[in-house]
Amino acid sequence: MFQNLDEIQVKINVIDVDDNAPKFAQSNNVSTTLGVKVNAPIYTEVTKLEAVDVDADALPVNYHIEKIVYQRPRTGLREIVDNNVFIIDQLTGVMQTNTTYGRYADGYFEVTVKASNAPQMKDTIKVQIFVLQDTELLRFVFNRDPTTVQKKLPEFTRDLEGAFAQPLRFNIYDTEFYSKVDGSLDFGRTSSCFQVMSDDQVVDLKTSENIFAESQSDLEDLYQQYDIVRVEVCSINVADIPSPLKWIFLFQRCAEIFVTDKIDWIEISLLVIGALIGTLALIAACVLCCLYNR
Ligand SMILES: [Ca+2]
Repeated sequence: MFQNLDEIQVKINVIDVDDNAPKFAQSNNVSTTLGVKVNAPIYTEVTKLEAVDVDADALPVNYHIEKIVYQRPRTGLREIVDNNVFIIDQLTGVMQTNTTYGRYADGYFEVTVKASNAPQMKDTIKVQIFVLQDTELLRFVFNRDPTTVQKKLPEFTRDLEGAFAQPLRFNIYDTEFYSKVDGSLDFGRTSSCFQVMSDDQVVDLKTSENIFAESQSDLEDLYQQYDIVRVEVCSINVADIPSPLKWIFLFQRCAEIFVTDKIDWIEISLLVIGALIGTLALIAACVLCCLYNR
């Protein structure tokens, strides 16, 4: 018996050769710009980097900080600092703070991160991280607690970016209980400090304030939807406010505390009675004094 040679079945196994290196989403060594608050608690998330390997049989990508350079343009300082000033989770690519940045104020870090999954299979990215003072940032004041705000943050950021005509990006840094002018916390409100970015560049505070002022009418629906009371400077240094304005500012903030803390009518009545007794006592003292002098 001869086999029919007109037809033959050939089984071909297509092997996807693992020949591509992992690649960062924002790659070609283009730097991505971020910010970190000077007083951010240790292990605050700065960003999450992601590199993708298109090969089917690729091994998981590992992330590693290769080098950190600190620069302070004002003084021309440029120094290579320790690689553990920031930390990166080698499997998830989440970058976190690993110190406080008081001594790095007025400057920025350039962090070189490598993603690799085999020898010679790597990609690098440079991340610029500006060290920011609270006084250089704006904040949203939400009339909600931090947990509620935290949950809505991704959705809010997307809606916020969509509300402006120009392409802006917002780095929102935290969701903390709102601190009142007396330093106490308002547990019903949340403040979230943020930075405005345009074309991957940091927008300065004054320009950011103007952007919000000019878009006030476009933002009203958004403020209402997310219970935003106002947008203000992240940390107001009362000493920096000119004298007459300082008293108006303090009065406003105290009035706010008074209203938000819902002091009840009995307390108000007691305060009024107390003030009345004090005034009457003063008048009586003056009258007695006059009578005595005669
Ligand atoms: Ca590969």
